[in-house]
Amino acid sequence: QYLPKEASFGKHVRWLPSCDSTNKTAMGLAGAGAPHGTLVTAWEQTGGRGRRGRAWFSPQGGLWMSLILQHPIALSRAAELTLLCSVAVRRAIRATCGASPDIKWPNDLLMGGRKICGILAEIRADGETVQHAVLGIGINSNIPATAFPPDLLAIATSLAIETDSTIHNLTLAAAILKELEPMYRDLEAGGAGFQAVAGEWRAASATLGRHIRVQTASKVLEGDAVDVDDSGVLYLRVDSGQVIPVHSGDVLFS
Ligand code: BT5
Repeated sequence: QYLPKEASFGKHVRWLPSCDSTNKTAMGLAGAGAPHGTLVTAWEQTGGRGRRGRAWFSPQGGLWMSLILQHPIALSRAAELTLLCSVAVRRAIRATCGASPDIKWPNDLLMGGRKICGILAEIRADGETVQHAVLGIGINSNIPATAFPPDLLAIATSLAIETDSTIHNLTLAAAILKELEPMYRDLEAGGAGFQAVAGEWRAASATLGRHIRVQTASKVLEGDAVDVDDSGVLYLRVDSGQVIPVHSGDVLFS
């Protein structure tokens, strides 16, 4: 399949047999001027990272990839990166694996309520502009149930388990990049960004319409998840009837 001449996502690929974290490697390369769209991927990560310093289990068989973004975007739009990425990954999984995961705000894809993908966007900002960013995507593709630690198996699953088939990691990665590139171009140009795919996001959301608890940096909020706005802020109707914005946090279903 040919891409337009100006396409840059995946034009340069850094394949690593093993590394601590593809995000960490990619942030270093981004700072050193690696070309926009460079992809860093590894067979396994020994120190895969999630948000807030959490660990990401990354054995061989999964798809662990980090995309370097060098074209600046406004800092006010950085939160859209994760949401756009979740829509792109969901589309790619549907197209290449025939599975339809749910999206859990802000950065998870789930199947049967269990996590198959996590997204970690890291940015380096200068004032109100994101100078470069790394979009880290971890997909449990070919990970058998026996490979998961038991405590993780309670909350995680893999595409291989759910579809009872082997996943072609390369095809999946290429499909993600193909979906993501036009989305990023639009964001870069100051276009609609998340708003353009918000309907698709809502239809796939495992969060909206549910009574949830959200762990924020300072407290746990509880209420009905009513909507997300165009910049990805989640709105929660708490018991008093007040609707409050949640900018970041972990959703705990209740
Ligand atoms: C995330 O964090 O979900 C972001 C994960 C991003 C991983 C990719 S892999 C490529 C790139 N390089 C990196 O170093 N990272 C990125 P968070 O929402 O904080 O979720 C972390 C939590 O998910 C952990 O505390 C575990 O409970 C759970 N978890 C860990 N490994 C998992 C796995 N393989 N599958 C499902 N859940 C997992």
